[in-house]
Amino acid sequence: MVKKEFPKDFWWGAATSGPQCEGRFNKNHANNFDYLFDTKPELFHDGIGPDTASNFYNSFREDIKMMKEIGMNSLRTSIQWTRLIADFEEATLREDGVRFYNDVIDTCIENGIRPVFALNHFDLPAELEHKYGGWLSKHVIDLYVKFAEQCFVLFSDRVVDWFTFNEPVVVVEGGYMYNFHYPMVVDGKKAMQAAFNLQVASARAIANFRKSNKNSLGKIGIVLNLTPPYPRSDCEADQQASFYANLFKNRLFMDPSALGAYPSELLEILKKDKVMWEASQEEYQVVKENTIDYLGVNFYHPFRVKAPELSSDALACDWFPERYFEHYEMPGRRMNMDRGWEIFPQALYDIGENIKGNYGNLPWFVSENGMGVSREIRWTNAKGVVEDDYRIQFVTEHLYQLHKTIAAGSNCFGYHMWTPIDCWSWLNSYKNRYGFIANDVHTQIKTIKKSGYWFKKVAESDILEVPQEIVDKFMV
Ligand code: BGP
Repeated sequence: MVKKEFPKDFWWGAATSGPQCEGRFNKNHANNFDYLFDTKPELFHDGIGPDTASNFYNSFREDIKMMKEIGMNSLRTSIQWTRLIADFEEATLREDGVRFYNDVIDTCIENGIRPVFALNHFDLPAELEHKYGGWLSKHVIDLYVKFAEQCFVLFSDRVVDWFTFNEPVVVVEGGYMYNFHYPMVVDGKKAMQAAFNLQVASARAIANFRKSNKNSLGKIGIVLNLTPPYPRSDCEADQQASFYANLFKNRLFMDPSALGAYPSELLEILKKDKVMWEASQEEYQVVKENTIDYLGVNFYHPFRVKAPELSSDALACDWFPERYFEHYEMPGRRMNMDRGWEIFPQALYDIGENIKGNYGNLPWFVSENGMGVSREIRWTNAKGVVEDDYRIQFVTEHLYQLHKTIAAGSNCFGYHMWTPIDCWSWLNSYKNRYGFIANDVHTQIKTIKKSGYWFKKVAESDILEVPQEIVDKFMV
């Protein structure tokens, strides 16, 4: 057994989101996923929608106590635009929404848990999609900034940590290219417009934060799902494909968010392929001037890449970035078969090195990482505790790699698991469970899993015990 010590004041915690934990209780607007479920419930795993989720709206006090019990010192969730705001044009407030988020913040603080908030976690009000075209509309950017300002004014006396968006690239991919998020449009040019508008929305919210924030310690960032590309081989075509994959999967949001500018190679491709977004000089200026203070990195899996099989010059074909790279199914990869994602903890080390080397050693934390397992109830022991040793191994391996990059000088200040309590998950609904705490979705009875007790020990001591076989595995 090897012991690895983490820095003092390290954030040990977990992340969820408003739409995935709260339930739709007492909410008079639908977000895009509420609307999708109302109109096409058959798209959701087992036909289960966001109505109850994990009941956080009603049980947040007990839930937060349980989070304290497993050693969490920080929690990220998101403020639902559709819960806080009454009229989107003027960003007038709903009293119950204000009351609810105030109560959540105060309960976190009472329990010694740092409340960390995202302002958007895929959840656009459905009526803004229908009225204005959602993230394709510049007016929706204005409305998002008004909502953000309300959040800063209401809560920044107690909330220090803010994130403008969670995984904006997923909004682009799911909503405008690959059909897994409402509005389920398939149109590469629109996808790129949405990407730019999301970036401007993030930068303008940051600009607003700089004037509305009431907290001298306050900081603001963005949460990006970085999926480092690994080329199939050293051959030039595979290397090139990897470069392009990095442009579209990571640098599309990372460069403007952290450096204030887009990679020139990306802009050239968009122009050449006639999918360039509409943008004004003022918008580029806002992006340039409002970079993030710190970064949240969601990491689940790497992206293996090979050169595309087909020519990028195909005719009469919709535009997708995949004309420049293709996903590569690497033989011998380690998989989480339930979720269908490769397990490659070494990528966390590479992410840390990348941030250190290419982004000025920006402060960052792991804002999501985790292992979704289906039918997890099968691992429940006689005492009713889920024995999720696989999750303990998964987190140990990732923390081991994280420790390595911190030891090499990367400026990482925390680790958040996805997720504290099993929660609802978009089209996958309750298929895969990720929590340190199990949730019986029929009774809403919550029970700490073996990994929750394990996490408590790590969080309270700042010490990770790494079994020798894990150390040996990463030696090769
Ligand atoms: C991230 C999202 C989360 C969560 C997680 C697990 O991309 O930010 O909201 O859903 O993935 O993914 P899934 O539930 O699809 O297995």
